[in-house]
Amino acid sequence: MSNEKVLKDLQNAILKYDSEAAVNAAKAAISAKMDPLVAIEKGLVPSIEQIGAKFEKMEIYLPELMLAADAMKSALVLLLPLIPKGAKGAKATVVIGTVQGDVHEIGKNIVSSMLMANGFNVVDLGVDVKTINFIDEAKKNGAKVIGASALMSSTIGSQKDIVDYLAASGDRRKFAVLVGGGPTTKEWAKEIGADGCGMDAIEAVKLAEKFSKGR
Ligand code: B12
Repeated sequence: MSNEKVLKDLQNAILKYDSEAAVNAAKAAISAKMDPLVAIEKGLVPSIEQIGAKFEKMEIYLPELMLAADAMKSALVLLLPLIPKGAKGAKATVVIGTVQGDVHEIGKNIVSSMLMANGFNVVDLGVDVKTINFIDEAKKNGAKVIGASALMSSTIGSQKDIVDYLAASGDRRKFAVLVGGGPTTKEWAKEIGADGCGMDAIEAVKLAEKFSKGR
């Protein structure tokens, strides 16, 4: 099967909320030896973004949003583990999570996998992570970088809380804070005093590399 057809099948599976088709398309991508990141970023991501836009315009509702997310996750379960793990001798430890009140994890999981693939030791705290937990876990694990994902305008404020908390406790210089997720921008990162904003997993890795020896 051609790569174009595989990508089209991945895209359509999400748009049709079809988990079975998503699994089949992911298997086809694997058989075709497609780079798993290409399958994810060019196949799955554009469709879930289209779904988000339809949801915003109220052309679809929460049940459809959830079905599309399920289809996406079914394909990711197969594709994410195929992103090769980095060589031993991790570059640095990154503590990552989705901020408090936010359960969106798809982008954060892609970033985690890509960081691991690039030799980072990743401590993934999951979703709905309290500000203090990012900081406690970063200290406990000797991390140089804290990554905070937020997908909603109501939750990006928690990214600022992380920076402010570190500053108030005198620990700001110890950790680079990277932010990402749908509504975050470079301007936002600058405004809150974060060290960078990654628009995708490749940029997330570049930023983590930049700060892997500290700020
Ligand atoms: C899938 C989805 C869901 C799924 C999530 C499933 C899951 N397990 O993750 C479900 C159905 C559960 C869901 C629920 C809700 N959702 Co929703 N959801 C989406 C959707 C369609 C896609 C998100 C996604 O996965 N994108 C794909 C990934 C790959 O992109 P990404 O997350 O941006 O990540 C990339 C980059 O940003 C970056 N990155 C991400 N994190 C990080 C971190 C760091 C450190 C770095 C450097 C980089 C980085 O790299 C990633 C890889 O390329 C978006 C629409 C959109 N366009 O974002 C709405 C969206 C985020 N949801 C929205 C809403 C409103 C909700 C609900 C409140 C709906 C409701 N009424 O209940 C709930 C919220 C629940 C909660 N408390 O969190 C709104 C938010 C609006 C806003 N601006 O505030 C959006 C924007 C839809 C819309 N247009 O209205 N949602």
